[in-house]
Amino acid sequence: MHTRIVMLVDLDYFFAQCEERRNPSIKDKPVVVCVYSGRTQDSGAVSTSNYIARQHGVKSGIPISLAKKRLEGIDSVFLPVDKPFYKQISDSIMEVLRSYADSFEQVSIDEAYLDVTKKTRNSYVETKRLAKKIKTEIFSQQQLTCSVGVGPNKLVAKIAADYQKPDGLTVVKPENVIRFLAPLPVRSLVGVGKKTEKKLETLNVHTVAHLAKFDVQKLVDLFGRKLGVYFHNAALGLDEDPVEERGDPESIGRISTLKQDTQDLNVILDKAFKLCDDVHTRLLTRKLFYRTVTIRVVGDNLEVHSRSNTLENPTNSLEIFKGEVKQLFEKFFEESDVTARRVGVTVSSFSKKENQQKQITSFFGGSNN
Ligand code: TTP
Ligand code: MG
Repeated sequence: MHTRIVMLVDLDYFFAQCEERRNPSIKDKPVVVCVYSGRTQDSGAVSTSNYIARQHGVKSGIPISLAKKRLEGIDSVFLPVDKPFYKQISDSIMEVLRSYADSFEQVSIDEAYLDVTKKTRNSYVETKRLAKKIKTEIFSQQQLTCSVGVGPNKLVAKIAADYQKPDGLTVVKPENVIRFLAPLPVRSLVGVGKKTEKKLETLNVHTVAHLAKFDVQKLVDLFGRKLGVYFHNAALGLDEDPVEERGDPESIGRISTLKQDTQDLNVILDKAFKLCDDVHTRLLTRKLFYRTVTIRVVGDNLEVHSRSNTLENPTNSLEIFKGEVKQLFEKFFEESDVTARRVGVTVSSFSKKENQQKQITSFFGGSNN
């Protein structure tokens, strides 16, 4: 496999950080985001917590009652999860991340892999610069910090992202992979859970370095062919899993910052049409047809505006896409006085096939359902 540069972006204490952003006055206290089961007042589990709460042993998965006990006498904030709010923030961040990747794979609401090999011309120096740019952009747009890991594959990128948190950036070049992984506990490897860890402990395998030296045949005997070989390769920092989109997206979009803030429609359309080309390519590779076209304008005060139009029939035409985008922007700037800082285009309401219905009925001049 050709050499790659992969980045993992993981938002820090995500749900709790969103709550801090919504209400900055809670920032200096322990913040605990909870899934209340509703049985009794305190039944349920902790979804996540900020780093101050974590210092008191309050973390994802523990019962709310235990969290309260650990924070007894400390001025702290308990809040219910508000998924739609976090999802909205996540969506706009993911859109930004996607725009920087050759290929993109979102793995959870707050985590995504970016293959940036081509975008950075296979340069780690460029990648580090890009990672810093991404961190700055997420912070200025959403006031959130994240931790980024960079490496030659997903496995290393993930461990690198976990290495320094919160607000971390860890770059592991190929020549440093073995040295970087060596002292880490086997648990750091994706796929090594509590059970595997216990089993390996009995064999005196505690660190990744121990695992790398351990006879691969013995690992196969213990864990089966697939897992045994996986553990062996993982310990050597080898992983060929490609970065690729999961499932069918609900929308495909791109947003980009203008060279300078403007109200000039020509400048805006020029930028928007370039974004259309990009979105269209992604649409074709995924063999999707859209019905809805959305434009977005981020004003110079960072307020976000959007306008949509839904077509009667699905299409994958670039021409129709650009036509709709042009109309939407024209109308938007006729009606509003916003000075644009960033503009974006998105298509959604997907189907797998172009709807032939319309052409057939209009051809015969009648209706046939
Ligand atoms: P994580 O990225 O695992 O955790 P985090 O973002 O809160 O903290 P970190 O700084 O270590 O990255 O999970 C992302 C979100 O998923 C988290 O904010 C809340 C939710 N979540 C749960 O609801 N339950 C869980 O057990 C975990 C682990 C996460
Ligand atoms: Mg996270």
